[in-house]
Amino acid sequence: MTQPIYVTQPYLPPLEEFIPYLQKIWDSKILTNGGPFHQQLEQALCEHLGVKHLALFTNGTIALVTALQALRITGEVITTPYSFVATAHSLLWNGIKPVFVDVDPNTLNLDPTKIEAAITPQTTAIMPVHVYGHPCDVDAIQKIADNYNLRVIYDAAHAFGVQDKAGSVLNHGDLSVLSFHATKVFNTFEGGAIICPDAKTKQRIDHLKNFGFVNEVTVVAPGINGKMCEFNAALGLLQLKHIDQALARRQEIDATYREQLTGVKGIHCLSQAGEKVANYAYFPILAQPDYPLSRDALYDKLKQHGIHARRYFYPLISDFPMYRSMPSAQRSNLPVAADAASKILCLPIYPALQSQEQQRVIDLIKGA
Ligand code: T4K
Repeated sequence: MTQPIYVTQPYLPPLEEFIPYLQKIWDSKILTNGGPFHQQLEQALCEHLGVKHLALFTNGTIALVTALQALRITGEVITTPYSFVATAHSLLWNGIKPVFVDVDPNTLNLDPTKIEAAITPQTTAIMPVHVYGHPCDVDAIQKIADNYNLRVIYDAAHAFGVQDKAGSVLNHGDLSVLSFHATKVFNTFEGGAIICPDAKTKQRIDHLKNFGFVNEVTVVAPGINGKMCEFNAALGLLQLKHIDQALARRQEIDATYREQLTGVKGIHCLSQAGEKVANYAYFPILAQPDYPLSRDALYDKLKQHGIHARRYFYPLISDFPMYRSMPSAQRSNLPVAADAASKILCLPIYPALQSQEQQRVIDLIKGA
């Protein structure tokens, strides 16, 4: 029987390469609270990504929640409905009201031309997402933020290693947040990070992720436990050794999809726009009305053949019960996002995907 093909599969280095790391943890008995692997990984990621300061976290969601706390964001935050629920949930967890703004039809990122109309006296920040790792229109967003004195926190969960013309995409805005979840390009099983430009902010973030402790007896804020433990940090160090190889294979898969699906009637491959260096995290296609099947029929057909493509991001965040009564969540406010959510399908892309498996996916799409 053929194995199921999932939308992604975590990259795992050879197990024997992890044993020496485990041995060190067993020998030192330092398991967490900013141990040696934690410090090494923060340093290594700053170098690898080309960023100044990076604070590791248990996962991307706690990092988002903490990023908002670090900048003392309150009131209303403008964000996108076209993302994973964690984006807006991080606002609700801070008692902040998300205000949804529609997305750009080409990139499916927050549309900067629609932001200004959503700003109110309560607006304090913008939280855009680099969806699928494609950079947002960072210059336009920053201009609006500067004009209205707003902070910008990028949900960069998908954007590990992505560079635009200015270098790492993670250097834009006030803070950026990465996810190192198992399904991501770079994974530590669970994990995440906040990227920040200055040492003072990094220090505040470090306090916040450790209950607010600054020393044994002083607590300066109602912080949380967001610390990455030594096991995950060690995994990260090992993954970094293999990341170039993993990305090269992703690039090949991306190129094959583009070559074979471009020109298939009714299938639109989302273009990589704005990246100088891409990470090939996802391969999103839109099933247009002139494709013989609806998106859901194509999704079902692939599933019947053991191919588990995913509808990231359907439903829209704004359609979930905790958001849908908000005025900004109304469909009439979000026509582009609603249209994309009804057509999107993310195809399998991960380093271990075999060429014949990918061909099976392509043939099924072509033969519809
Ligand atoms: N912001 C954005 C924009 C995000 O996309 C995310 C997370 C976050 C914030 C929050 O970051 P974290 O707190 O998660 O660090 C997945 C992930 O759980 C989630 O991390 C991710 N975004 C989201 C887009 O996708 P699911 O529910 O679709 O995952 P799941 O379990 O269905 O996995 C997808 C496929 O991956 C499976 O069909 C098989 C494969 N898989 C998955 C896991 C977990 C494996 O082969 N092994 C595994 O261990 O949410």
